[in-house]
Amino acid sequence: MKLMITIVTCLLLWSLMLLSFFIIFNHQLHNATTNGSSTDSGKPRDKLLGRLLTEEFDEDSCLSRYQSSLYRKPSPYKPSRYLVSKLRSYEMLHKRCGPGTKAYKKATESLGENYSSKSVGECRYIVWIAVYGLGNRVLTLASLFLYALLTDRIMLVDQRKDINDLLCEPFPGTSWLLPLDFPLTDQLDSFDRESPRCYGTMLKNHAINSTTIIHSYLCLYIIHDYDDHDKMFFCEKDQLLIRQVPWLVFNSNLYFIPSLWLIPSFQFELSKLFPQKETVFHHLARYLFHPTNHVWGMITRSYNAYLSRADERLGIQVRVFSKPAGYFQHVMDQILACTQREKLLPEMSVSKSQVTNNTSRSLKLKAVLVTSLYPEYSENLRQMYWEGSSSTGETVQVYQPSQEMYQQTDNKLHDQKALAEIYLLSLTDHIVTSDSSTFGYVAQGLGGLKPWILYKPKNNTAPEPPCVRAVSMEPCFLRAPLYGCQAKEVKITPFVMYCEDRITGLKLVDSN
Ligand SMILES: Nc1nc2c(ncn2[C@@H]2O[C@H](COP(=O)(O)OP(=O)(O)OP(=O)(O)O)[C@@H](O)[C@H]2O)c(=O)[nH]1
Ligand SMILES: [Mg+2]
Repeated sequence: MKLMITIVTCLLLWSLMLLSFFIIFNHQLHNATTNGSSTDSGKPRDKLLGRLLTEEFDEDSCLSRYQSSLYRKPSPYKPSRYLVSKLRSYEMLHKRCGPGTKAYKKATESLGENYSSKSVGECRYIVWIAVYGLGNRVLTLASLFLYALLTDRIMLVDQRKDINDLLCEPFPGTSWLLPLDFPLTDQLDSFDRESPRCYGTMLKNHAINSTTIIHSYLCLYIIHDYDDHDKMFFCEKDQLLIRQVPWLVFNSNLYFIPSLWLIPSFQFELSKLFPQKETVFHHLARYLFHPTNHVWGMITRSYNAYLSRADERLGIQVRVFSKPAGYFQHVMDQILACTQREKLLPEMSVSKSQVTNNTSRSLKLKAVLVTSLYPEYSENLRQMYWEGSSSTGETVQVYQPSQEMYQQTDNKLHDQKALAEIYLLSLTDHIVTSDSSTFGYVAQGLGGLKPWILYKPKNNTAPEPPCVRAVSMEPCFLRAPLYGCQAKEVKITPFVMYCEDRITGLKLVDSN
């Protein structure tokens, strides 16, 4: 009898232990997947990215915001405390001045006929216009936002195209969308090179007094074909003038942050915000750009199906700028030469036996994500690693999410696919990009990756060497003002360099 009681008690205790173990395990699993408080490695998951992000948002409205850390490795680059506090102050300013506030109403009234500097109120604004491809748009949003941080303005974005279907609101408790009834909406598309309301044209026409500007708004034309007058935007004394204008409307397709660093009055603040200079876009992009739930669905489905199980992920972005564009054998040769020479992809095995002896399932799996408008580049790679075995025994799996064939900017689903692919590229371990492509710049910056850049082919032949490793992950300011007021700074500043893929472009680099 005694023995029976002991056995029953032991069994009871044992099942109690099992039950509590099960409850604890389940709880932890739940935490890991929903709150995201821990990761596979057991380290707590940093869903706010070093406090770059605020906790204020509702998670469901934009899943990517707090879930990105489930898909990305933690960044080795941490935002400075000063940047974090600046972002929180910006968020407060945006709440105070954003659409729907008294301050916004007052400021828009100043756009009417009777403008006087007294009627403006406490808030000043920057308006972003959606022009050119998605890569350019993302880069100009980051540039304008940093300019807004530096000049205590708030940034509002043109929502007439599809930005709202691509990106979530980045600032809590307010909106970054420029209301459709904004008084200048009908004029936004007229702010081109010749517009009398753009700063460069005004300078050309001597329509500006050297000490005051008595306008309520001004447009800044910073597009690749801008002229020397437009480039005066980057001069210290012009900044003093521009500062007085309550509304600035930017028509830009360039990543102009490197030249903001060369404006003396901004440099000190910038170095406090970004002690590591090549992390500017990396942090700004992770703060600002959160794909909408629809795009996030595309990203996570691709990731889970094709990338998550791999031991290593390689991204290859193939942008063909020649006319006509499409599939070219020399570009294919160049991709293979670069990836194999740089040991990003294994060479093909020369042995007769095409079957590896290794029967274990522990063979390394390498996932290759190819993004291109054309299907042939990834298809050739896929076939190559299927028809023959790799010299290292690795299994190479090739995946290309979309094949859009031609650029269809402002077609919602096309742009959503483009954003999904940029984001997926940023989730890889190594990345190969095409020269001068803003699409690739965004991916490398978001991912914190120094890309291998495929040089531009000349005379329909693969260049030699085929590619170069970038010195920094920063995007290139493809048409930087090199000869005006910043000519000397360009030469002597150690933390800017001419871009690897554009000798007349400038990019930020950590000088050591
Ligand atoms: N889905 C997808 N779209 C692409 C791809 N390459 C180009 N596109 C489309 O073409 C556009 C190219 O514009 P950007 O994003 O600015 O890229 P870019 O390489 O700088 O090209 P340009 O601006 O024309 O010099 C993209 O936004 C997409 O709409 C690709 O690999 N995948
Ligand atoms: Mg572009």
